[in-house]
Amino acid sequence: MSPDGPTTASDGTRPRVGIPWEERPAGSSAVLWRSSRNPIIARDHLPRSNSIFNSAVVPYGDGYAGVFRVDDRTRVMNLHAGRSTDGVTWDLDPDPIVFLPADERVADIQEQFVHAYDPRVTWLEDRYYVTWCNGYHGPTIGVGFTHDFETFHQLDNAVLPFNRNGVLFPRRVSGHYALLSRPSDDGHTPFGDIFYSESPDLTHWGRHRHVMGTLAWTWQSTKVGAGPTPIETAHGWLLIYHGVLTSCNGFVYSMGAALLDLDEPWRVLARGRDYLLAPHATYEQVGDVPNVVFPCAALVDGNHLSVYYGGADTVVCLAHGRLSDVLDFVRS
Ligand code: BMA
Repeated sequence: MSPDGPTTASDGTRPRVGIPWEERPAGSSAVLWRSSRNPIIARDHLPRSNSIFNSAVVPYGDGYAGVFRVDDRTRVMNLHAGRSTDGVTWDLDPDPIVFLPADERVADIQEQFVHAYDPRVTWLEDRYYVTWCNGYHGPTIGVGFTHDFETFHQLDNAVLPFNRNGVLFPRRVSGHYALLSRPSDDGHTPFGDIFYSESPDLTHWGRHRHVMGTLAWTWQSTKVGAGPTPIETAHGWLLIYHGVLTSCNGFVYSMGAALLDLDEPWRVLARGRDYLLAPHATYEQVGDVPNVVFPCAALVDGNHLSVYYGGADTVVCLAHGRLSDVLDFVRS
């Protein structure tokens, strides 16, 4: 791993080389289009992996690093670190991340490992924070950090169980660390709204605010949950999220986008009516859980946007779009 740390001094969002990118296919008018190289990580990429999906990528050094959801062949759900020079071809650690407790009280919550899944990675101030769905008497939001994607430290869980899809903002908002999450149950959760919480220290969280809920008779009628780290734009925080509907064959997970107020991010300024990407490709329709598009990370370089998402709870995929088109889509 390069000792250089992040590629930019301040925001960690610009790699030295351009982000993974492909132009919109000829004849397509899609706002977001799939990489021709999808799926970019196969389910059996590691010797013991059953599936690799719902994973988070950031610029790092001369290339990229990430935290990957790997379900192994015992069907234990865990997090693995990975590195890449181009953001498309990945070298993943065969062994899961071992989080060192940031203090002795954190060791209490590590006594029994249950599961770790659906990571997000956020460059915040001086390090990369990882949030994930952590098993502690049910699913809750785990928080950790790393400087080098080799040594990882764990903080206390952010919230009480049951909760999923904890995503940090990439800077303080009005002086506070800020988190989106989705309170849930300990099953497959047939409901779910996005909430905002703030913290002075990344351990104590409060002032919870409702951000947005479901919309009846649409692709997001059952539950919604934050996806990648929110992207700061002149128009507000661009939130890419998953929305779920319940069909006669079960849940269908699609990807959408909304804009949140920069200073009071629990206020929704605009919300795309249509989905940005729904499970239409075979690798999104067929897998361990059919019909899932689940975004967990986004890279931005100028007007280029590349989104990493899980396909059918089985593989890692990539989609591209222009930031300005996505903003127009949300505001139209
Ligand atoms: C959610 C999470 C995700 C998964 C999705 C579809 O509850 O478990 O990891 O992608 O269900 O199965």
